[in-house]
Amino acid sequence: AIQGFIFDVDGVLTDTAEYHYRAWQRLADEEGLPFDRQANEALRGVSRRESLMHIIGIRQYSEAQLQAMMERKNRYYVESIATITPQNLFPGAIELLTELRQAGIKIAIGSASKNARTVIEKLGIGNLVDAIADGDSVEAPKPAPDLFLYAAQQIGLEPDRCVVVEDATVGVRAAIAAGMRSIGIGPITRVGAADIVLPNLIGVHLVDLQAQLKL
Ligand code: B16
Ligand code: MG
Repeated sequence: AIQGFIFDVDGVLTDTAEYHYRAWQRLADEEGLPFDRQANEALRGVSRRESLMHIIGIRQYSEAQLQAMMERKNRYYVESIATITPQNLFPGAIELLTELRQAGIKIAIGSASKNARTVIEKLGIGNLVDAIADGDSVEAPKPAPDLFLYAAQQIGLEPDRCVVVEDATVGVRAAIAAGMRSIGIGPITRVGAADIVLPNLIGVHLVDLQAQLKL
């Protein structure tokens, strides 16, 4: 049976993927770097540094300049998450988390973001979560399996007993690399490699997932 769930944060539990996008767009505009919503697709779930490298393309910057730009983007992002409240949870999220908890399933967070803990607290779901693996937990970013393996370890479970919920292509790849089942939230073009693909978390129930995953 499924013993644990590992939830990505940005784009799965709340719409911070949009805030990340806007912060990068602002930085890119200020730097005169070409960037738009379409280009942002490649950044979904990708770490802060890798995202920046993607945006600057072939332009050359010193390490100090890169650091300064990452800090600036993060400042814009942190400003935008200041107003997050439990109202910002995606529809269906609280229902699913509550159901899983009542069923005795362990719940971990597996987010690439160094701001994940703040977001979880602002969303008011800290009490529903057993462990948080975030951007400070491991070195290798998604699609490496490290973050999800770390999360499973934190809740004391074997990878094959865990289900990852992800909205990013790199996240689904990380789940597969970790030997975990996965639920992709979003379009097939993005998360089609997941075991189950759903548009959102509305009306999602553990029994149905168990049946579909044969776990
Ligand atoms: P930060 P997730 C990821 O979070 C975001 O999807 C991605 O856009 C962001 O660049 C990354 O976290 C790092 O975030 O700059 O706050 O450390 O989707 O894995 O929850
Ligand atoms: Mg995400």
